[in-house]
Amino acid sequence: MGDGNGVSLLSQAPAYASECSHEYDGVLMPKIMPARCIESVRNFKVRDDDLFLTTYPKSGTTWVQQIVLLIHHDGDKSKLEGKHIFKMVPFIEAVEGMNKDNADTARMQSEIADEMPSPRILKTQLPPRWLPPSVYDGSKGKVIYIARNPKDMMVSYFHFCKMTVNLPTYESWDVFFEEFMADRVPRGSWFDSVLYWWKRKDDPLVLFIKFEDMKKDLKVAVKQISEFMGKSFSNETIEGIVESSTFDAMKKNKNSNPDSLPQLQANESQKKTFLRKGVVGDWMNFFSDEQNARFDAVYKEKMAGSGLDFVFLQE
Ligand code: PPS
Repeated sequence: MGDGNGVSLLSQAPAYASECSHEYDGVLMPKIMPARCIESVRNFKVRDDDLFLTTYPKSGTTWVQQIVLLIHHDGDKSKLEGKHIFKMVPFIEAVEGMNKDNADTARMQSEIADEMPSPRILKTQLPPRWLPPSVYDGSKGKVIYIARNPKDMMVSYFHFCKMTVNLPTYESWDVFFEEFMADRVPRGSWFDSVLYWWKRKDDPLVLFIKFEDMKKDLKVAVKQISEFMGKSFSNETIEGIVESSTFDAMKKNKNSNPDSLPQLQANESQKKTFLRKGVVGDWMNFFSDEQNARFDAVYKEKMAGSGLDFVFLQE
């Protein structure tokens, strides 16, 4: 539990966190991802040709979801019309509809995935140790892992928490920062997630990509993802996929902009902006010098010897 001393995370988190969260195996989780769903993922029947999009939250999941779906349909945009991309890719640890008020009874998205024809594209943001054993040990299923520099991820997460009723609305950036540093924000440790997948970066079933590299050269990223998915396209097709996957294109498209989804009809007072800024370096507008120094010290310690580094400012 929580701090390892038998004190629950929820009792230490701000009181409002309990309205939308529960605690599972030492991690705060949103109620829309109840224990029965988390456990169904452990027992999920993985198929050889499954492709898992895996991230820590706010690291580019939706972006890669759009790209992967376009690649899956050989760049044919018309195949993505009429249905939101969130409905084409089951979020296997969540309930259907992502409504916390009926999360105890709603259908599990892992059940929807069970009924899908192959090849399946699936999404998960679970801590690696909770994944189906064959995905965790690398024996079955391909994985695309998207990593984002943690400072921008935190700022994005803070805003997203304000936007959806499915996450605690932290009253200020400073409160969110402290909760994050204490490992008390929903979904567990960013370091555990990134470092686990980084260790597996050379596994032929794993593609590890960084948000900042996608920002720098989206065309290279699209080619890399296509190759990983076993597809080879003309330059024209690649450029078409890039064009439909830019921040502006995704924001304009109601089928890729998540703001239209009911689960994001959140706090009425908050303007909906899932596709908020999509940039590298926005953390500079939020981290105080003191917070930055504290974060850097933890980052240095936890990342030491990993060989993994991030770009924190747009090059
Ligand atoms: S979630 O809720 O965990 O699934 O969020 P996720 O999709 O992982 O991350 C959301 C952030 O990714 C940004 N995003 C993009 N940036 C650049 N280009 C494109 N096309 C794009 N699509 C999504 C999105 O804006 C969120 O980041 P912030 O910093 O909040 O803008």
